[in-house]
Amino acid sequence: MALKVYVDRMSQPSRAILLLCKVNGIEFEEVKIELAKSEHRSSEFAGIACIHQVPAIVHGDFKLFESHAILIYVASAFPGVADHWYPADVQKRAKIHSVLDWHHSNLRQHFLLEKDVSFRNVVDEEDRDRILGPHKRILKWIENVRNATGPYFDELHSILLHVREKLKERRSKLLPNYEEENTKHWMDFS
Ligand SMILES: N[C@@H](CCC(=O)N[C@@H](CS)C(=O)NCC(=O)O)C(=O)O
Repeated sequence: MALKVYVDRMSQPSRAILLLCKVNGIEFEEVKIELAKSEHRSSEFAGIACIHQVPAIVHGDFKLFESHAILIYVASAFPGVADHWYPADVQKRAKIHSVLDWHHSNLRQHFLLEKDVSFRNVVDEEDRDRILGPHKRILKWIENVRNATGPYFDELHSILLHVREKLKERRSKLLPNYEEENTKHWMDFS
């Protein structure tokens, strides 16, 4: 039964689904829903995810949205997924649910506009240092995920490197002397 994954790689929960599938060698079709083009607002996509948000999946007749529900479904429905991703042991499993709930209600919530931690981590060095710098455990957690997911983490985040260049370009157009000014400030305080 073919698995279709509806995602925008700019979206953190979308990348989480792609990462789980890729790391576990699950065959799937990636269907791109470009948020920037409002493709998630189409009536066609509403038939898959009535909340008009990515990610979503279709597996045969079964449709599902909400990334954590999708992660659990994928880890349970595909036999090749190693136990540590979603352990059979109920207590280990409960710990996973606890972290998933914490992720939604704390990490994504409290970073507000900066809610996509992995986005900030990759896109803007200054933002990363300002926002994530004091949170050593979060930085360590990102690094652990990166190490545990082999080359796929970097592959899926490469889209953000492109955004980083675009943002730099836009910033230097808005503030032509930005780099110079920045250096001046640095020198003033040194
Ligand atoms: N709780 C949802 C959040 C999904 C979500 O926030 N998706 C965003 C992209 S990261 C989206 O599709 N936003 C479009 C919109 O809300 O209009 C999940 O974990 O799947």
